Amino acid sequence: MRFLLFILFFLPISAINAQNYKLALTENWTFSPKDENQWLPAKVPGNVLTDLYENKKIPHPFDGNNELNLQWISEKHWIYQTIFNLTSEQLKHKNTDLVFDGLDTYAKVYVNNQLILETNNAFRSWKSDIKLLLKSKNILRIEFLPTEEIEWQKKSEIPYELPEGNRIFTRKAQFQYGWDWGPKFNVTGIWRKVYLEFWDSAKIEDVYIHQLRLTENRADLNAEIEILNSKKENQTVEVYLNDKLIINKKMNSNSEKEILPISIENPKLWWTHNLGNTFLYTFKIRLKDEKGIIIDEKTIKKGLRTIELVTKKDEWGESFYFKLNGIPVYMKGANYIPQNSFQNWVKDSDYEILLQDVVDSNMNMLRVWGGGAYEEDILYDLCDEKGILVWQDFMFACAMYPGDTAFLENVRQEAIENIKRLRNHSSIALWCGNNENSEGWHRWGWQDGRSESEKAEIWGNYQKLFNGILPDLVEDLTDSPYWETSPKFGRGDERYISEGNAHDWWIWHDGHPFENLEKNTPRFMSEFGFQSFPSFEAIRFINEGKSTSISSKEFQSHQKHARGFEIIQTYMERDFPIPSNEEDYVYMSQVLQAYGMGKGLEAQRRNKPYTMGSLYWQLNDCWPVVSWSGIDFFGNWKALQYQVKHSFQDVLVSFERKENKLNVFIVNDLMEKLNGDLRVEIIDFEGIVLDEIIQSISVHSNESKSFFNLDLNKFESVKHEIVIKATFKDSSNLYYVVKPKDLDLKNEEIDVQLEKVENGYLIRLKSKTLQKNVMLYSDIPGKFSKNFIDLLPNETLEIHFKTKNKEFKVGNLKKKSVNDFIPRKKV
Ligand code: BMA
Repeated sequence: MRFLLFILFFLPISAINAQNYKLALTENWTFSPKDENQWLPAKVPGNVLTDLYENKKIPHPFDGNNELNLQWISEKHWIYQTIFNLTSEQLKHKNTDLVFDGLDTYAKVYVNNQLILETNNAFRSWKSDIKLLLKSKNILRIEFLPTEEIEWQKKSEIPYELPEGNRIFTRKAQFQYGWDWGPKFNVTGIWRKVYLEFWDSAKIEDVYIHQLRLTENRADLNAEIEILNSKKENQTVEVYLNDKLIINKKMNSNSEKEILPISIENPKLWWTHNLGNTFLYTFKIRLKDEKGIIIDEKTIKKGLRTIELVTKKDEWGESFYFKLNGIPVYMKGANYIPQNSFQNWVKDSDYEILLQDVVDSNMNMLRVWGGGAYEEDILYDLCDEKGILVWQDFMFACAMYPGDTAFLENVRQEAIENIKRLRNHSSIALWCGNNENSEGWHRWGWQDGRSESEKAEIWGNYQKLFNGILPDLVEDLTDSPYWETSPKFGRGDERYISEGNAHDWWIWHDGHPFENLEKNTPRFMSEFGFQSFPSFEAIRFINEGKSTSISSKEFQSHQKHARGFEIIQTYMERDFPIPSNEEDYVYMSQVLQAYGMGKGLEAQRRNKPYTMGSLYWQLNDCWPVVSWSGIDFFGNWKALQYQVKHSFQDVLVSFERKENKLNVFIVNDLMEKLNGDLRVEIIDFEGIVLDEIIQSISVHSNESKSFFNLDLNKFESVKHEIVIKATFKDSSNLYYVVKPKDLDLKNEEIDVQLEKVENGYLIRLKSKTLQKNVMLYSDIPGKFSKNFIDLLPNETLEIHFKTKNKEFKVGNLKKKSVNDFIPRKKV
């Protein structure tokens, strides 16, 4: 015991902690409009609007139509200030950097009244060595300028107008200027961390675990380590692989970059969660001085995988698919937008919950869309851990951007920084230049009325950035592929269907019927979507807790698409009954969204390998709103999300209707061959089985094929009252011969039984007749394992309701089904 104490006591502290360290500057912040001396406490990271709200100076920005009355906030100059003290020990360090991980956007930074930084890009971090300015008591002051003033100035410097508005001049999240699913809250503030970094002799600036070659037997990697040296002396770099020391190398004094080769025998590969393990290797890089004292340390977790975007001419046109570890993988996923208009209101647990929802919905890819932000590290960490690939857009969306040298240089730095920050993540599958800029230029009338030279200049600037600067950087700095723009061709171009990736907005924006999704399956669908109303919880929130009315002025201001309500109504009339009650209408809008989107998702998957990806628009919301999302702002799954989970199963049974023939497909995304019985049953709404076919089949790995076809003519006389069920292995699917509004559904009770189980309740549902799209809901908070489900006659359906509530009763459970709205009389 004595001996142990002795060791602990004399163990040099630096053997545990590195010499270099960070001091977060999160305390004592106050803010005020410039020259108004109205100082209030502020939170950092944060922004002006949420600080005003938290000081009770403004109402909640998402309530009612408060958005309108809060626009003044962005028009003012704001000052943020803090006082921080340093110890004499801290003042002794040779270097002290002040680092901002993000300032939104135009800011002047003063330390002890000296201007040290002027910033102009929210996507960059900013650093300044302030050693010589520091005292024991220090004032850090930041002045934020309104973006508008600067944007007008920049606009006056070019002789023509660029689409779409002045946001293009400012490098900040573009959705903050308002989007067709988002409010306009163009906020300013210290939106990411701010800290001091103390260091003396040297500092690890960056570590890149560069994968050179990967085979089943061996991985060859380089640890590329950038080191800043302030003192020329002999130092050692150590590399640990999963806590085992594998490299110990004396550095050349003054060297700025060390490249250390690493090889791993029989490496464990990283896969998406649906195809294998998501194993991550831990690389720890340590820098030691000549006495063996640790100066600095960085840890990188990295999965070993190869990723390739295959764009090759083929018999149909040009392919667009991803190969993961040499295997073509169908990408199932969605477009991700920022989780909140105010990033500081997003908690780590929100990322955890949302990304678990992604896994639970059987998705293997997310597209971080270009109108938001290069996301926080935690998003990519979780994607690495959970086995989700990321399609990463650069932050440019739906516009043409300037091309002056200062702008391009600013963007170049932004790209370098973000690529370097994210390149160790195995989840990054693709860097994409922009969202719909090229499509807009070619199809949205942006060229109208411009002279040839103006057009050449604007398109030339586009080329410089998206076919010059960005691909060159991706090539130099990463091992991931680059793609210029999403979509490659707009829907007005005939190559839409045969080449590259596509966005299908014929559905929704152009009003085409959902069935067209079954005809237009492109090589890779990066966006398609349909709006629905959010949960009652979200609607009540918008109406300030008062009601679930969707006709209130407040609620209507949370629909940002000019024709949104009208489009929902038009599509609903085509396929579903129209409820007169507002809550019922909300329900039906979600059923409608799931119905249409399900058609698209499944048609695309059936069409594999021609089509190799389905990313729907959009996964989530940034505030409570009527939108295309599958998961609303409060995390509630809409009917769409349950549909997605179903349509994205690795083994999917799916129906294709060709005239009066029904083909039954099996889509197998797994890497193994499957043998089993395909069972097809034709059942009427009272549960009588009119016909049953069982066929033994064998499905190859990674294939989609029709294994059976059914002549629907045989069922012509009963087509309003039958459902066709096909089952293979654990997967089954249902097909209705006519549209939902033409079904002969009956009004019958649904019997409900409750059983208390771990984490909540088991709900058993049963009915004498087929019940279409049964939605369960409750005022008691909780989550249903399944919802919006078709309940087959006389079958018991079990649903788990996860809740902390211990008093849950049958009376707390509410339900709706399509049956409530169409008691059709038989003719
Ligand atoms: C896509 C997106 C967004 C938009 C959505 C719905 O084109 O890229 O710009 O919100 O359509 O209109």
